[in-house]
Amino acid sequence: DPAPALVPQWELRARFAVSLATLYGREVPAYTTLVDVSRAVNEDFVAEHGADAERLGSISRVTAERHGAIRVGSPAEMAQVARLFAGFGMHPVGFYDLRDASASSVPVVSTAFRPTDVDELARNPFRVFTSMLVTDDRRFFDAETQERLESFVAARELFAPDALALADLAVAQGGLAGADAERFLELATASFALSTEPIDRAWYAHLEAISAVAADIGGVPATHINHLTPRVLDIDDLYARMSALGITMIPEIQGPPGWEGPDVLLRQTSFKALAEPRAFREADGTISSGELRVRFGEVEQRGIALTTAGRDLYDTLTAEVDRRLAAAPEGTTRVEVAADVWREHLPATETGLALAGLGFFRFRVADGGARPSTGSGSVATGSGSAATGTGSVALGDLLASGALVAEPIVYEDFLPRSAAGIFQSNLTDEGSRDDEQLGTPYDLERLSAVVGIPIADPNDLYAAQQAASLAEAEAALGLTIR
Ligand code: OOG
Ligand code: NI
Repeated sequence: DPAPALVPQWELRARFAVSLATLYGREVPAYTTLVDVSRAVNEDFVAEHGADAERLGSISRVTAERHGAIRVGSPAEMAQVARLFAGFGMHPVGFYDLRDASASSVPVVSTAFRPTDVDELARNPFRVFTSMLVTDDRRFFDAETQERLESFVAARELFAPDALALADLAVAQGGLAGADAERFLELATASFALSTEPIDRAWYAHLEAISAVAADIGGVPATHINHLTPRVLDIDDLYARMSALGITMIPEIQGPPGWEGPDVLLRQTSFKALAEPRAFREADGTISSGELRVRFGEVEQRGIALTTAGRDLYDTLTAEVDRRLAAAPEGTTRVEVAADVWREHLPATETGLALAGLGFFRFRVADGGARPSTGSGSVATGSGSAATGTGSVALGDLLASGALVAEPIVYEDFLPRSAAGIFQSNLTDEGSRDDEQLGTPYDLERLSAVVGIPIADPNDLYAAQQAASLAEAEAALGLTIR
């Protein structure tokens, strides 16, 4: 008998995203409003801009696209998350240190689990920003709190052993048979539901005084989705529509400003965390009901991935915006200042970004494109479309003549400053931090050791895509592109 057909990992991932969205929509009804408004924004954008609207992602991908955020309490839990998400074809990419990126107390380091393959991203790009509490960071936790935190976290079980075993099986087989797939999805989704188990009031309050994020992680018996984020093609429009519905958004859109030039990296905004009923265990052992505000709604618009040079420029411009904003007259917004700075320093077109080496692009030989002429000598004219030429041609000439077409590579990752801004804007209390103490050092390598597999550097992934497209174009044209 033939083996039963397996549900491939990409389909598990797509179904996981839908299943989490259903759960979260039930738990946080405002999320459903956000998704509805996002869909309307995207439909109107496509109606207005035609084919151009889908330059940074097909409407079907963008409509289905989500990222989630979760928070865990220890290296052991982080390693389990990695195992679980591997089952869905989601791998760790990028290192983010939120401890220094925020003025408030956010004692976590993070990575994002996502598909890394171009085809896998196209099938379903679901990603989860995952933060780990750094319990031994003395700037936040004294020895006693650290010890109590670590034993509290060690005593809980976030993921059913069966969920982890099924994840391993999905990796080994490249998918799961029908019944296994159902069970895997059910268990994995349930891991991220808001727990109804009572929260120890005094312990939660102790942590909350240090950091609301620490309390949300180490003060409760389970993990949960912190937010799920739909993607829109026009975040300014989304912001205006949500505000018109009376939903209070955070004061600004994080990341690059909206302007007439190419969209780069990532723009994000959110609505404030909403009060949710939770059960508490009081000091005398009685159970009371209370509420917590930790879960919120976020939305994002994705732009072109920047090269290292582009990213350095972005950081310089961001600092320049800060400087000018500090000196600007009262009432000037960050976005206004940023748009000016952008116009002064960033190329106004995609081709400009590509030629300046600031953005990542996939280069494709134009369909039926004209044979290019080389700057150095002549192109040997062979027969047929696979004609082999000699010499080298400048990328700019190939783009100008239309022989090559540049397609933007979309930024699939996150921005530490925006992430810190999102964390921070949803904290009601600054928390406390003792900067006289030494922090625990963390970087991509050290977090990789925790996760148990190497965390990919996002830049390497984009650079490899661009390089592969150039190599393919060179082979097709029989030229060296310089
Ligand atoms: C994660 C915040 C970061 C983003 O989109 O930048 C994030 C969190 O609040 O747990 O999700
Ligand atoms: Ni987020």
